[in-house]
Amino acid sequence: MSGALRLVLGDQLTPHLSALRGIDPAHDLILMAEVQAEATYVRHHPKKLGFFFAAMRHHAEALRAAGHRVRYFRLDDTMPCHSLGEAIARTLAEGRYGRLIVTAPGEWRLLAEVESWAARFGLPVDIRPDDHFLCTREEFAAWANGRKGLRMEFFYRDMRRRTGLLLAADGAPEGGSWNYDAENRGALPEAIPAPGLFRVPPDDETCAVLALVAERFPDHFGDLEGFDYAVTRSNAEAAFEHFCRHALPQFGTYQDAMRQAGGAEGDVLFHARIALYLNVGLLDPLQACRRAEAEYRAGRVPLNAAEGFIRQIIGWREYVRGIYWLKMPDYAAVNYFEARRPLPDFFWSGETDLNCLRQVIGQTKRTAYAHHIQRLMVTGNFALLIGADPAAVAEWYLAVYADAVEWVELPNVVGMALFADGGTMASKPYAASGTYIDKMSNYCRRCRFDPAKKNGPKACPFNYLYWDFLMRNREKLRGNPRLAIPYRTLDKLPEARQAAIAEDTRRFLKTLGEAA
Ligand code: DLZ
Ligand code: SF4
Repeated sequence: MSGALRLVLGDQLTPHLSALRGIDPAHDLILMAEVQAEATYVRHHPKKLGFFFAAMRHHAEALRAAGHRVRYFRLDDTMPCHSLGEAIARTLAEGRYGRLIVTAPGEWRLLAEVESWAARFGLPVDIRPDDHFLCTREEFAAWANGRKGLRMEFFYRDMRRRTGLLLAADGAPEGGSWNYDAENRGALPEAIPAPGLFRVPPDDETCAVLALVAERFPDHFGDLEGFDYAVTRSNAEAAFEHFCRHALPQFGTYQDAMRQAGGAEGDVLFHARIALYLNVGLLDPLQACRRAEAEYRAGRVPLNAAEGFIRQIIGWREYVRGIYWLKMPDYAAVNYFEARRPLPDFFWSGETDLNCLRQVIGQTKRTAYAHHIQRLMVTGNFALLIGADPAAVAEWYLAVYADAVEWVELPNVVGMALFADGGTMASKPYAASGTYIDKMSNYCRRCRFDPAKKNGPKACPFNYLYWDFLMRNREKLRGNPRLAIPYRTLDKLPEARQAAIAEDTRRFLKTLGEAA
């Protein structure tokens, strides 16, 4: 009897993967492959590459230790594979298999390729659902069907009911409210100590991967030094445990705060930095939520922290994935504002006088990580205000963050940060002036611009860019009820002030290397 060939992709590193269900260890073969095509279709950050390959190698070892046969192609083999298709073709040439079993990939591009394999390889391909999400594609589509507008909040309430997370005995939300978002926006007291990250020094296999990445991908944006990510399930669990014990109690209150600090990693404050572990399968989302809930029930963390954490995972994370599959492939090309500006060069160098951007891009370059408000309200907000091309911005985010897989990155960038879908994801653009950044961070205190100045060479560019964005897109945004107040303010601005805003914007955009 010929066995089955079972493919495990780089972000499918969980023993309970649907592709492995019913496996016959005596006859079936698991295939994993480090391939050039996946490493370069965007120029991933070297730390991201190091993380994926090291986690893949450790997972292959764990599968072997559990008694499975694994064919593993490495990029430093004498004959490495260029693509996943080539890895399958070569494995099929090495032995006979009756069928290929795959868990549906998280990216549309790759799913389309997998769907072509039955014809290409002349054998049945069993594409199984990715059940490491709590809401299936079909369930999300059914939820979305017939709704006038999709809003995360209503989806999230359904997910709370479905999972039973943070529900009181009568089925009402714990504490009386579904959402404690208003208690997630605390401004940070200057001297409050943060617990620091859980660091894992690279073991021998990881060091070998890092040397390979340094040699093969020397021109990708980002530093390899200081690699401290977990690459095994047990270390990812230890990192999460560290977060639960030391950071979760304050996570709720200071979730949106940002702080400039001396260390190479910037200051991650009370964030977990676990998205990369969740997204490749080293941590289980529901288990993580249950753990956060248990901390609340034990009286060790406040409700706004447990709820804020759980909302990110069963709310936002599942919601963006639902939107991705609902809207692809068209979603990759949306451009509501017809924004065409190339991404400024400093997104790749970090060399800019705008201190908030310098800090966030610099931290991203060093660590392949920034937290949600750094991504949304600093780099994302800036890209929105200058009218940067959504596809270029999306490519940047996909390349530079270790946790970025397209299903999560694309809706967050084009839908949430850039409003390029015209309002499918968010009810209004997350545009903000320097006042917001000044309130939520200490970046402005070390900036050559002044967040209190509205116009002129010393003024914070976010200030005039914000108003110019509203003026430029008046036709598309004027009718949005959530923008009624800023438009009323804008209408009252004297003409001379409006002209100064337009002039400052024109002058600033010229410094980005493009005509305004
Ligand atoms: C992101 C990534 C990278 C860098 N390398 C590989 C690889 O060599 N082999 C592999 O199987 N997967 C890799 N991945 C993940 C895929 O590109 C892709 O993002 C996900 O499988 C989509 O769900
Ligand atoms: Fe950023 Fe403006 Fe603050 Fe400078 S003043 S850090 S540019 S928000």
